[in-house]
Amino acid sequence: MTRTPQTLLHEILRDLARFGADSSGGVSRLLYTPAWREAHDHLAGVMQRLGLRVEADRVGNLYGRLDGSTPDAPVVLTGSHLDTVTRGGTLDGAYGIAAGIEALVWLRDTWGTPRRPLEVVAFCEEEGSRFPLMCWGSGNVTGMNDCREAGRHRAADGVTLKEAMEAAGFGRATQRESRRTDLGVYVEAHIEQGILLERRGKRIGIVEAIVGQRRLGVTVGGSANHAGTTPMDLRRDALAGVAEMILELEALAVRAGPPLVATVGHVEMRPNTPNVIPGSVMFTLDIRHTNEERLASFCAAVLERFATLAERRGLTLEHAQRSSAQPAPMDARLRDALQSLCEERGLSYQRMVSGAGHDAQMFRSVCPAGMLFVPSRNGVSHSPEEYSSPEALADGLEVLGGLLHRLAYQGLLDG
Ligand code: HGY
Ligand code: MN
Ligand code: MN
Repeated sequence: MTRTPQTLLHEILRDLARFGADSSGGVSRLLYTPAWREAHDHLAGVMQRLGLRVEADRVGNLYGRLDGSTPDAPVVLTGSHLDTVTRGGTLDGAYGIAAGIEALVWLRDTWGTPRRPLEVVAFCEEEGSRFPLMCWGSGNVTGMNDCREAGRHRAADGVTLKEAMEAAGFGRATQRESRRTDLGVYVEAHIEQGILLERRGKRIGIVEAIVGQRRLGVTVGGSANHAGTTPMDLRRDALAGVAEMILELEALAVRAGPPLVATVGHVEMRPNTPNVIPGSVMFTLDIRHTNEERLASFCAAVLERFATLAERRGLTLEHAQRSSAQPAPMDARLRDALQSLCEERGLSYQRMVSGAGHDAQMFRSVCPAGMLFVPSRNGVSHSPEEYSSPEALADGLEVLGGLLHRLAYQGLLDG
């Protein structure tokens, strides 16, 4: 298979980077914000001009479609997410969308009409950066999330997901249902967001499995009081308690060993005033493991430990799980196909687990899913420093195009 020209890929990435570009040199394209909506509309125009059949669903997932000669055959779907983290990079999510669009155009122009319908999707949200849940887009497609629950989720600024969705022009009963039951396979190209491929000098990552995640909100209550007149032994300092909990979390995670990781990424304290003892602190927990049982038991052990620490300090403790994703093995036939595509092209590869969550894991109970990575420079991601070389991006596009060809034209996984 000859290399695709990759021009389209770089044009789409360059244009998408404009939407949400901020002074840090990074991109903040949070779900249903004006920057997100402009990117959505831009992509719809790009796909329309390229001759794909474009349609958005009720939550804002955007599809570009090539009809197949067997119209009711299960759809071959590729793509990734359009949203970013706050001050994120230009490739996380965007790469899978841009590579998917170029791959569909190249396949149509080279091989004509596919046997199976071929679609590329820009999922509206995966990160969970604005609202406390992840994979809102792919979760609505696979039934893991439900548009009708949007009123239950609230951003830090108090706006509900429902209000934001409707303000962005979505969430209407007249719009296409997000849930899909016509999908045959999902394949995602993504940057690795880690340093393994670069360290091992490999050009393609073949994802074996994606870690499971638990995301929780924890609130610790003490009593706000005067910083000058309250003796140390009479305080109920919520922040001092949380500081002890965070160090305890770190010690427990180090003791549990890889692949378990635990992170406190967001903290809010009240009244957040220099001369007042913190009365309450809310913080998030992001805990991940490839094994569902180990993940669940670690979360239980951490919350038990927090309760002991809170009691000792006379603090209150509340916690709620905000979202979770189970560990997801990728389909073995797709992993093997990715390997043979790499070998045919002389591309070095590494089979590996993904420590990052991805839309592909939402398909675990819907259809076979496969994922490939390209190296991230210095393993950096979720940062303006996020970068992968044009050669790396082209390698991933080449392999993605090859796999989609096998799936949509040659009947890999048929029957
Ligand atoms: O957090 C993650 O693993 C992904 O980048 N959303
Ligand atoms: Mn991503
Ligand atoms: Mn991400």
